[in-house]
Amino acid sequence: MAGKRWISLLRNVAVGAAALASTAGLAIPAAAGQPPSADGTRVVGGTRADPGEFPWMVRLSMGCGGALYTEQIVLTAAHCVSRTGNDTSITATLGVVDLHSSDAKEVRSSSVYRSPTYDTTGGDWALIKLAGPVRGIPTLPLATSGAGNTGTFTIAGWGAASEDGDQQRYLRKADVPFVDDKTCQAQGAGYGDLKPDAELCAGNVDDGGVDTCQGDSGGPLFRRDESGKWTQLGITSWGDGCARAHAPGVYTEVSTFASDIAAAAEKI
Ligand code: 4AZ
Repeated sequence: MAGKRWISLLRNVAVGAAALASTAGLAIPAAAGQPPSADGTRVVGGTRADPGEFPWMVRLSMGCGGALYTEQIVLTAAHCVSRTGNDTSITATLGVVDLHSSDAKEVRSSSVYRSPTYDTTGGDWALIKLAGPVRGIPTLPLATSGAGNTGTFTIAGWGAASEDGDQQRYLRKADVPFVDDKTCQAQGAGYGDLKPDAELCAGNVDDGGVDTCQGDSGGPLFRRDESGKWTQLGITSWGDGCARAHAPGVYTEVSTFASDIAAAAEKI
């Protein structure tokens, strides 16, 4: 518990700094370069995504990630938003890996739906309805069964490339292995509070080195299914720091909430 609260604090600092930087019109520092450094501290331990590689990736102005779920709805984390209701304060940036690109589509939010179970039984997901539909950008479908909750996943985001590091200008990506609930729960810090049906873990338990980090929250954990279609299996939620050994990333278990998300999308 204490561990998890500490992480939330870190996140809020990062989100606050990102929001401040964007309102002040300050540049978000660019990634220093390719390839990732040898010490593996660079999305932590990842590389830059290619333009168009993950077209449904969304950057949100409060300093979170998201994925385009329908042409007018972004799926993100409940902890990235404050409440359900009308909300025109969020700007979504879509269609680019470079947040400074003149090709970026910037669309305002019109309303938010925050998972009603997040504060009790878990379910760190939320929907952001955009002011209008975005045309020509593919959406990312959700896993509706738990069959894919195993193997290797891809993570992506504009969050810090090292713990407490700067938010990134260019989208970064990495692959992380699934960690089973029992192993994840045994990692100390806040991991004993893991909600096995609502959350799934991923990362290198023994060595760390590859992970999501502050500012990646709300973004997707995904892979191609058997037919080659990209599918979302998780939403970046929390962890004890970033890329530490014995501290895997924790993701909302999308298959558990896929029908709730679909129902909410109908009425938002
Ligand atoms: C965050 O604060 C955050 N290492 C996201 C992911 C992880 C930790 C923190 C997992 O957005």
